[in-house]
Amino acid sequence: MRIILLSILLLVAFSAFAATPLTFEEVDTDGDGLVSADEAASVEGLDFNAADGDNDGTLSVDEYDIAIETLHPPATTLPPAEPALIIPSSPAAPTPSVPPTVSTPVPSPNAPKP
Ligand SMILES: [Ca+2]
Ligand SMILES: [Ca+2]
Repeated sequence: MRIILLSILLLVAFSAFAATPLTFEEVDTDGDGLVSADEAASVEGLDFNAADGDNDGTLSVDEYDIAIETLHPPATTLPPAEPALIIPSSPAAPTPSVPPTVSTPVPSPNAPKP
């Protein structure tokens, strides 16, 4: 049973290694609900002392989540969508709001100038 659990943990940890940061459960290897300095050492780039906000020598779920968010800002994987939406369409494209049959009064070139 323990071996199966370990294999699953390893598999999850391995597949998650490339793209996403380790979850609290993955780092808390002894399952005591806290991440010790030793457990935190498995998280690349994690500054344990900076993450341990209340200086009790362990990381709570909240402290861990804050530290991971600092390490891996959630927006980095998504490309910004806004700029693509405000790119103006080409001037030659017809505007759907204006029907093509509308005749706007155009001043005749022969009209007398003031
Ligand atoms: Ca632990
Ligand atoms: Ca703490």
